[in-house]
Amino acid sequence: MTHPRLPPHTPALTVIAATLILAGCASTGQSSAGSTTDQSGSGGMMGSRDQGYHYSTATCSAPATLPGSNVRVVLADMAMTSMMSGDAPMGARMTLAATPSAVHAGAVSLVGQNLGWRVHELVVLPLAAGVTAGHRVPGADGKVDEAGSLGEVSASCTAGSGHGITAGAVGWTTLALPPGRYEVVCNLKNHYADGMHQEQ
Ligand SMILES: [Cu+2]
Repeated sequence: MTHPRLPPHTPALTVIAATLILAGCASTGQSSAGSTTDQSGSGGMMGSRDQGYHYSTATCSAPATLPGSNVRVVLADMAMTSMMSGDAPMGARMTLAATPSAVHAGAVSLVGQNLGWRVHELVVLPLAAGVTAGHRVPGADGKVDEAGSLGEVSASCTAGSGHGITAGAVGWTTLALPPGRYEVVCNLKNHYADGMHQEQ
């Protein structure tokens, strides 16, 4: 397959009657959302696909049914080996793709699937009118301010928050989102700057 081009700007996830903007780990855009859905299970052995992304084999899955609108967020990176840490240098290639990009306000279940080799997470932050995803400026610690966070997915193979979604694992949570725009981000060190954010 050809090079999935990084879109010039992050796609928006519009919550009908409410806009949900998800920002997290590097955003490569919707083109990867489709391709990453097909995880041939080749993970593990440096199976480079799609511009260098290689995918971990899934180690668990989310419940078959979750409340409200469901948003699937695929996280990936180009780490050269499986890393138990989420630490990443500036400039590392990462991606975060959420589908669909628009859901109805109310109960929204986010399922974060980490197909990368690094640890990742999802944090839902409010996005003010007129502001685009990716505008936040990380601090000296390589993370953005999580003020106003509506919730996060940062546990492996279970719901809610924890110590991060490990390679191949899935985490999920259900939030009550008012109409509005939100940014889904991965806020591990440098991951936001490396592109893990998307307006949802
Ligand atoms: Cu990340």
